[in-house]
Amino acid sequence: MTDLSRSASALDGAVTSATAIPQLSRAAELTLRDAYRIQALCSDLRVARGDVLVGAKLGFTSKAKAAQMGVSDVIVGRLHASMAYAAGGAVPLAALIHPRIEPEVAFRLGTAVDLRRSADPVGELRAAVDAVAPALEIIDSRYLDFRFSLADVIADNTSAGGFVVGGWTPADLGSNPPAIGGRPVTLEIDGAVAASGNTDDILGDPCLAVPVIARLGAAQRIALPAGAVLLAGGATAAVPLTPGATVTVTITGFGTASVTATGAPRGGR
Ligand code: OOG
Ligand code: MG
Repeated sequence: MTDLSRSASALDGAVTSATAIPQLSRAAELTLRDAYRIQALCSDLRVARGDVLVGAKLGFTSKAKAAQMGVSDVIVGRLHASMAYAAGGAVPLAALIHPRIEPEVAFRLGTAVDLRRSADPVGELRAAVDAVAPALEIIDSRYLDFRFSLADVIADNTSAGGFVVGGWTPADLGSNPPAIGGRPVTLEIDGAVAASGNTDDILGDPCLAVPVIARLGAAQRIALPAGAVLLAGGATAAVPLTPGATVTVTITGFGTASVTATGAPRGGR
């Protein structure tokens, strides 16, 4: 087993046992390149268990998120079918360590885009987007204390733990760009506002998430299927997802998405 596959297996074990591990960068220097290799190996381990890649996400696209975690570079991660939860449904916390939740904007691909082979990743991904929706992301760092370096969090698939997508609004980024920019965003927990921001807090314009995913996803050789979900990044800082909480994202003019946390997390430090 190489060092990279050993690290991937440690992170995968943290996922399957819902038990936090020490940051990889504590044990040895970790380059961003090797961190992305570990992320890809972790994805392979999920796929070997029958999971399916269903999308991609960005991390640290808003100042609020970057400041909360002390990290400033935009990073890309992978979404799998096992992470998808139905809007209005439940997220069982037992499989999670110390989950947090954050409001996001989601884009949907009408056609598959294989970023490993595309001659024009930005053009192809923009052309493939057919809808936009409010979304929630559940993040769950596999590291102790929810603390990490940039390389650590890349290796840990950008803390991806789950996602929930509300109703889709048809959109065409070319001829008929969706008016998703400049919209107030709120995150409510049991009816009380826990965080608020604006869709433009994401890269200055949430639609810019699509070309950024195209570039980072091409570098990481990600193949996106038809129907894939792209998450633009949290518009506000994330908040803890606690037992019994019903969490709702509202993007003014675009709708809402809710989810209820059931059971209790394994806990972490
Ligand atoms: C990393 C995930 C960042 C976002 O939307 O910025 C992210 C973390 O905060 O643990 O998903
Ligand atoms: Mg996020």
